[in-house]
Order: sequence, then C-alpha cells, then structure tokens
Amino acid sequence: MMSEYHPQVIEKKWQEFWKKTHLFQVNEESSKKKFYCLEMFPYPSGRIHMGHVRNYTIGDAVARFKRMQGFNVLHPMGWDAFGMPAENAAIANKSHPDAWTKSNIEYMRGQLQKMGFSYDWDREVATCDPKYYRWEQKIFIEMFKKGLAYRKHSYVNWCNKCQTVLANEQVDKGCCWRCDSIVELKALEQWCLKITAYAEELLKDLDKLKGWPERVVTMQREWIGRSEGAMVDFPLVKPIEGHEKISVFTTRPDTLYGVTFMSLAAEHPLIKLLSHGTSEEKKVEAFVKKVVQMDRAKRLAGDYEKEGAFTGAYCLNPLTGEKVPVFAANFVVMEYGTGAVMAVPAHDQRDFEFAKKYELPLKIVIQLEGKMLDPKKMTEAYTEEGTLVHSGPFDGQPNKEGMKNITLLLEKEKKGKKTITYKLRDWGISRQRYWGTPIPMIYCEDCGVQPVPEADLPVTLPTDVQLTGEGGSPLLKNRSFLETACPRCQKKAFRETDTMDTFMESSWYFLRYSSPHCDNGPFEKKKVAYWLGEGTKEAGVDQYIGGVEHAVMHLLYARFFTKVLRDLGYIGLSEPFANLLTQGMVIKDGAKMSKSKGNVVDPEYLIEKYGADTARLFSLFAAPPEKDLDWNDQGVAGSYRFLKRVWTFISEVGVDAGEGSEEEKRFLHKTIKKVGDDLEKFQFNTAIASLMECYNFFSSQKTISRESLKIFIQLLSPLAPHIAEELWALLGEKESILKSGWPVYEKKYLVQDQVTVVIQINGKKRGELLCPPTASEEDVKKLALQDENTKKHIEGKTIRKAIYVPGRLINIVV
Ligand code: ANZ
Ligand code: ZN
Repeated sequence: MMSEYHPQVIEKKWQEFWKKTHLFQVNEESSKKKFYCLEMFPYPSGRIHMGHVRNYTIGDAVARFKRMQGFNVLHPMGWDAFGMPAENAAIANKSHPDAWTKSNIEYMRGQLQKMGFSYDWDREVATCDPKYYRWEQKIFIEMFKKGLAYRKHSYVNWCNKCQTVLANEQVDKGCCWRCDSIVELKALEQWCLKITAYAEELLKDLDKLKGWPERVVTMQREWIGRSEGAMVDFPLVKPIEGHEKISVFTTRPDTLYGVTFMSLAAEHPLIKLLSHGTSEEKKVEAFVKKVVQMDRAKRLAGDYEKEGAFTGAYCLNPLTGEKVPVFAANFVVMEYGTGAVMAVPAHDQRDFEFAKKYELPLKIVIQLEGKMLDPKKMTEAYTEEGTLVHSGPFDGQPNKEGMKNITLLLEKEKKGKKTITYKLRDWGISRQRYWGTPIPMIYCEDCGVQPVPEADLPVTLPTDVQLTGEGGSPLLKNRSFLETACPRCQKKAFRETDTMDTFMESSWYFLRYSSPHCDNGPFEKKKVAYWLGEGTKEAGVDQYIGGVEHAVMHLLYARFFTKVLRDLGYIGLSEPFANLLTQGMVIKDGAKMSKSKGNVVDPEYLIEKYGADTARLFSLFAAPPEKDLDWNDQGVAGSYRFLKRVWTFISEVGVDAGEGSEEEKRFLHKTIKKVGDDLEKFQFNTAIASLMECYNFFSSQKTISRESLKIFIQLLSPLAPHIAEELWALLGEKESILKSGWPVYEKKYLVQDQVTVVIQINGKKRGELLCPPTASEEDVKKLALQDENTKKHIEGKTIRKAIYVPGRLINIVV
C-alpha cells in the first residue's frame, strides 16, 4: 500500500470505472429528490481552456456533493455547435464546418473526460445535429403562427468583417462582440422575435429570482429599461397626408410648457417629407447621411457634440398652441419611444447643449424657491425637482403633481396619454451565414411568406457547399437547397437562406437534456416536469453556472424562450434557472487568459504534469468562484503537494482500529461542519483550507482512526474525486465513494469548542454560561444579563459595573 502518488494511473483507472458502472447515468426516480446541475455548454472551438476547467470544476464539485447528499443528480454536457469560427476555420483550412466542428467535439469530449467530470454522457447534445435543430424550426414556425416571429425592414447592426447582422446585445461599445470591428447600420429585411411582448413579465419576474446574483438582475433590469411617461401629439403647422402630427414619448410631461423645439431621429420618416422642396433640403440630406453612419452606441452614450439640422417645418405645442421648429438631431435614436423628442432645453441637458449651439430659446418651467433660475446665466440644464412656473393653470404645483395633472389634461383633450416604454428591442435573429439553423420559411411569388410544413422538417443544412469567404452565404448559390415548391400552390418558390442567431439553440438546450433522444417533440413533457421541478417553489435548473458575460443576452433569451414555450403549451414553467452562479475570469499576468494575449495555460499540460485532481483543486482553491482567479504556477504546485502529502500520509499512517481520541473527533466534526456549510455556499476555497488544517492536525498524530480517515476522504471527494476513490478503496471499501453518503457531524463534539464562564453577582456564583472562547466582553455581559437566574438576582437594582476575566468569569456588581 506504500506506493507513490501517480495521478495519471489512478485517474485513468477511476474514469474507466465510472464509465463501466454507469455511475452518472440517471433516470427519473420519483422517490428521490432531484437536483439539476448545469454548466453553460461550450462552443467546440478545438480545445478546452482554463475558463472551461474552472466553470466545469465548480459544477462538478456541486454535482458530486449533491449526489453524496442523496439527490438524484442530472448533470449533462453538450455542444453549442453552430457559429462563425467554424466557417472561418473552414475557409482557412479548406475543410468543411461540419467536419471541423465534429472533430473538435471528439477532441474536447476526450479532454473533458480526462478531467473526470461526472456527466451523463448518454445525454450529450450537439446543436448542429438536425435531430436537435428540427425542433427549433418547429418552435420557430409556431412562433410565426402566433405573430411572435415576423419580418421587419429596419436598420440593423452590421459587421462588415463578419458579413453579418448583430443583435443590439452583440454590440459592445459600438464594436462587434466577436471581432471588435466597428459596427455600422444597414437597411435590411430580417426575421425578428417579439421579445418585447414579454418585456413586462421579464421585468416583473426578476423579483422572483432570489437565487441570482444581484448584479445580473440589475443588468437585465437596465437592459429591459422600463420608463413611465406620456405620449404627446404635436400637430404639424402644415400637415402632410398621413402625417398630421408628431408624436413624442416623454418621461417629463411636467415640462410640456417649456418646449421650445422638436428633435427627430435622422431615420425618422418625417424628415424627408418635411424638408422636401424647402431651402433646407440639401443641408438636411447631408446631415442625415452623416448621422446614419455614426455608431449607435455612441449616439446613445451622449458624450459627443450635439448637432442637428432645421427641417424647415413647425409643429404646435398641444397645450399652448405655440409654434415649435422641427429639427433633425444626432442624439435621438429611431428605436426608442417614437424617434421624436419634445425638447425642453431649460430642463434637459442634451436639449440645453443643442439650444446653445443653435441659439434656440430657453423657457424655464420649474423653479426652486429661493433659487431663481435665470436663462441667461444658466450653464447647464436644471434637472431637479421644483415648482411649476409659466405653465398656465398648473403654476404653483409641485412638478411631480404637475406631471400627473398635465397627463390627465392631455388624456381629457385626446392630445396624449400615459405610456410605458421599454429600451428592450425585438430580437433580430437572421444571420447571413451558412453554419446555423436554416430558417424554415419559403418565399412564393403568389402566396408570399410560407412556413415549411411540419412534415417536411427538418430543413437540413446542405453539406455540399463551398465556403470561399467571399460575399454572402453559400446557400444563395446552392440551387438544390434554394429552389423548392410553394407548400400552398406548388409553384416554384425559394427558401430563406438566412440562418438563425446561435443564441436560439442555447435558449432551450437545458430542456432538451431532460430527454435528449426524444424524436416526437423537442422533449418529453413528463421528463421536463420532473427535472425542472414544474409546480415546485423553486422550479427550473437547480444550479446554473457560467460566465457573467452572458448576464444579458443568453440569460434573457433563455428566459424569453421559457415563457414562450409555456404559452405554446410545451412546459409548465416560467423561469428556466432557479439559481445562478456567475464565475469570474481566469487572469494571468494581469490580463484575461486568451490566445490573443499569449498568456494561455493549456489544461492538458496540467493534466499530464500534475493530474486532473490538482487542476481541479487549484481552480477551486485559488479564489472564490465569483471572483477572478489569478493564475500562478506556485499555487498549482502547492495544490499538487497537498494531494501528494494526503496520499503518502494515508498510505503510511498507523491506522487505529479504535474510536479515535476526543481531540481527533473534535477536529474531525468541526471540519465536517465547515466543509459542508462551505460547499452549500460554494465557498470551495475555505472548504479546502479547513481540509488542509484537518490534515495538518491528523499528520501530527501517531495514529488516526480508520473512521476519521474515511470521513476526511469523503469530504475531499467532490473536490478531488479520483484520489478520493483510490484512497477509499485502499481503506477497504468496495463501492464508489459517491454512494457512501455525506458525513454528518455530531453537535456534541462542536460544543467542546466553547468555554464555561462563571457568572457572579457581587462576587457570589449565581450561574454558568457556555460561550465561544473568542466572545467579547460585551457579548458575555449581554448573555449573562439574559440569564434567568441572573435576572432574578439583579431585579430592581442598578448595575454599577461588570468585571470580566476572559474565558473564566464575569462579576456583576450591583
Ligand atoms: C422631454 C423631456 C424633458 C425629457 C426633460 C427629459 C427631460 P428615459 O428615461 O431613458 O426613458 N427621448 C425620448 N425618445 C428618445 C429617443 N428616441 N432618442 C433619444 N431620446 C429620447 O428617457 C426618456 C426621455 O428621453 C424622454 O423624456 C425624451 O426626453 C428622451 F426635462 O422628453 B424627455
Ligand atoms: Zn404559392
């Protein structure tokens, strides 16, 4: 039994054992409580990186801990297999995205298996499999039939380098989230999903997500961006047919009497109509051209020079009848509200800057008593609260009240109404790329847009295409894909060649894992009901783990899909993820570990040099999961030394058949409690620290009881599973340690950690207290005064002072 620690040998042995005994395969067992532990599935880029190792190690520790606690644990893994890198690689290596993706999956699956992650591999899912995406196509058609998927002509974010459309969520500070090049606006027709129909519910249900990090909830709330205000109509002085007025959305109807001009987005349809044939037409055209090219994020950010052009037209303030000039302005976006803003330069900073530049008047309508504003002296807009002035019948009202009353008047006179607006936009899902789920739609000259009949699904992505990297999707040139018959009139028709945004696949994969081989629907209802805990208080994936970079896009889309699938009758669930853990990044030399930075540590190198258990232990020990993890080689070596010491110690120590000493038990039970409590809270680093302390104590003893050693190994096993299995077997156990149950501490051994403090009143012993040795004088005094016997003795008397001898006695003088 005194062999050396050879992780490579024992890890291979146990991985084979787990596979042979189907240890991680699960079925629905109604007698057991289920636990669904899920980590965000990877894109099969070629090799796993340290970010994966960290994410999946955390998930695996949770899954193993829950199994030992007796839960029926679902822990699946799969591949988010569509996406652009496959196309780029195919172009670069003259291969095919399908072959590239599949060989990457093969390789990466092997790497995950070498890490010994406890997945039920029978449930593996790859989203590029027609058996998977056919259901997505079906769901898409059902959304189309309910009006939740529709075609929209609009300006879209366009990345010229990737040659594709990006969702707003995929534009980061005006740049493409994938390749960092500047995003442009382009007019295109594309498919949209009506996520805005769920805006209110997506917002409201955030309050139910008690198991989510506050930060993620806040980011989603801000992304949805609910604003309460009013829609106000300004009639045009010279109405155009079909456009008698300009509607604006404002959060500040209280400032309506202070409007001195009107600002429209450059893309606003009225701009062309209003300036047409006027002396301003040329200037306006030039201005619009300039603004449309300006990057959108910058437009919203607002920290640039406000510019505009007069359209030559005027509209009327609906309450005062004043004439108001209409401008095109660069800080108004078409996608929010109505694309038009009533400008109140005295009380809005952007309008203020604009008014200064074009010498437009300021009209003060809110004053703060004792601090009279003077338009000539103002250096910035006054945006605080106050009392309404120059506001006709509303003068003298606090502005908050005026807001309500002005809206009521607008509603009464049918000039406007109370409105709620969201920043959230519908989700554009068309991508002009090849490697994605085909959008199952057909264009017929006579019948228009027709969905592919269900019997004809899936619309399979053809593999006989050539990727050249030049202009557009190869599907446009693939006639056998492109040409089809109209499902209604049978005449020659054409297929949609755009594919779906890959965030579609990840919006429902967690449901597919419940029944991954289901071939008569996206999943079996009963299995989803069991694994997602339909109808229970905390329905959904019990623990979801992944990067915070998905705080908005993926997590919002998955929530949206869940609600849609519920309304389509597929599931009885409103939220997909009951608990969410967002892990930090892996950092090295002060920067995120990434190929482009050249600071990558290859997990495979670690596995070969130290073993998977060391890679795991280090990932868990180096930082709490939600914090960034700073990579350091000494830390890895330290984790390895610890495992090696544990190995040598347990192989060599005198095993004592007896009960073990009191002190040994106290140490052990304290550790059981600490490790269990810490694992519940995902505080793996402190759990490992207490295991290290426990080891230090054990190794200072001549002998340790077999029972204590076994418990120590059980506690270690979710964190370093291979070495734990081997030591467990060395101590004579026949079954996997995962089946041994989670150790339970006994309270009586913990109490020993407390000291007895004698209570004296005027020097006479009146009682005793149990308290932690670290308790402060304040704490002990408080406890003593709460003691029933003490209370009796000091009743009606004044306490003069208390003398405390730490850990021994407290004397209360009355
Ligand atoms: C008049 C006003 C007066 C406004 C005032 C503000 C202050 P949030 O809170 O983000 O919803 N706005 C409306 N549509 C816009 C668009 N498409 N592009 C740019 N700005 C737009 O912002 C709502 C406010 O932003 C609205 O209220 C409108 O300006 C402006 F003292 O109307 B406000
Ligand atoms: Zn037709």
